[in-house]
Amino acid sequence: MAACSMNRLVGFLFVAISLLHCTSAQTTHIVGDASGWAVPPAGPTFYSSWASRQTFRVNDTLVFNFASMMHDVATVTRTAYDACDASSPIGPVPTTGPVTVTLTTQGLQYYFCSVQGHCAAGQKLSINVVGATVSPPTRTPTLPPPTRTPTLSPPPSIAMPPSSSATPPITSMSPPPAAGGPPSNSAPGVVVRGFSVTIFSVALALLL
Ligand SMILES: *[C@@H]1O[C@H](CO)[C@@H](O)[C@H](O)[C@H]1NC(C)=O
Ligand SMILES: [Cu+2]
Repeated sequence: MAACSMNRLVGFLFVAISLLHCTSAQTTHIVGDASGWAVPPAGPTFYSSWASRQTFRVNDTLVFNFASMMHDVATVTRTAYDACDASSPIGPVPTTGPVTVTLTTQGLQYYFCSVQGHCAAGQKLSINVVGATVSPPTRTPTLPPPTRTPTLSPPPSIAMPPSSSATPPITSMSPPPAAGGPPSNSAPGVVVRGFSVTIFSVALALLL
């Protein structure tokens, strides 16, 4: 009995963790990729070209990489964006890079650098934020169109991350075999992973 409960618990955890993993599929968009946030040497179409290769979804984040005080990130209206008018930004204009912006609402969003001349030289970004990640297609043939509220959405919140936000990903690597010794043909990571999968499979099988 106790063992059965334990297996059910493990199975439940497995399913729960899977669901958790699926719902946390936000994307981090590094604005301008390696070029970062700057007056684009490639010309004024650089950021629109970059944006056209991305899909921005609600809860995704933008990361503007720039040297502090050299640039800033102003969130602006369409009108201000078109005119590079920095007189009335929406919300704060952070000047300490990197700046992380969480996309909280759907629709068009406009940003530029308010340092004199930078927007006019192309340091401006407009994006279209679409809904959350679409779940796998369901087989129901008649789905009603999604209802949308036509209200004006508030600007996205701007969060300044701590300076230690750029921690490198932890990579698991097995150490190389000792020099001169026989090559080891055991891969601990693979073995452990296979073992875990087996455990989960057994747990699932017992659960179902
Ligand atoms: C965005 O994240 C918030 C908080 O985690 C969550 O409540 C909301 O459902 C998410 N929205 C979408 C569209 O994923
Ligand atoms: Cu600038």
